[in-house]
Amino acid sequence: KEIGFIFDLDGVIVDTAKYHYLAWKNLANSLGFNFTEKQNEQLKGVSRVKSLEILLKYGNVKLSEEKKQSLLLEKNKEYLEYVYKMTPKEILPGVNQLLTFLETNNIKFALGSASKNAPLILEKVELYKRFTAIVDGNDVSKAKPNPEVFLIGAKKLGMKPENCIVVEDAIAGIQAANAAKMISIGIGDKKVLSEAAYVFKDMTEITPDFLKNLIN
Ligand code: B16
Ligand code: MG
Repeated sequence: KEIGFIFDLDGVIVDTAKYHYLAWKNLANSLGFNFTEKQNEQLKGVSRVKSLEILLKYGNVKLSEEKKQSLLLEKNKEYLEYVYKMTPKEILPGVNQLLTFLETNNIKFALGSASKNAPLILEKVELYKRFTAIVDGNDVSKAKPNPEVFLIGAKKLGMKPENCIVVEDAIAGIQAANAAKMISIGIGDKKVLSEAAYVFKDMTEITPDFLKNLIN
């Protein structure tokens, strides 16, 4: 049967979470409170606007809509400074091997990311052209765990949702994949991603044998 893959970006293809964290932390500090790496876990896979809401709750800070908009711009400006410096060296281990396997076997793949910066990041790490379709934060109105981002991805690949395999590092992303009736592969901690159909510590653990079983 014909199948397609849909990849999340941050935490699966590259580790941009560390740059998001630096930018959010600076923002929190400028507002007079601290923001820990543990708290940052709650922002993974979450949209930019929602991330700010969560952050402000941690700091017990209430701001006007106008101020929030300017903080979002400021945060993204700092984040982009890190993104502009990215190179293909930042592609996570196992990613290139997996993409090459899919290409060799004529299996199409798309990106399904919450990030509005996803196309730029893929360009910076020189992966943009390898994706058949890209769905990012600019294309969706409902954030993960809503399945919208992955359903658009399936459509762009010309695949039925049940023939799509999603690779995700965030709980909300796994829930979105399951809600779309796709096969979910979690990258990270088995206990955290317990809702996923399969979980691997990192992308290097996804073997050709596993893939062959999955696609046949
Ligand atoms: P941006 P993903 C997500 O990417 C990140 O995990 C999340 O931390 C971030 O807030 C979100 O993108 C929006 O990113 O500010 O660049 O639009 O994991 O869905 O690839
Ligand atoms: Mg992610």
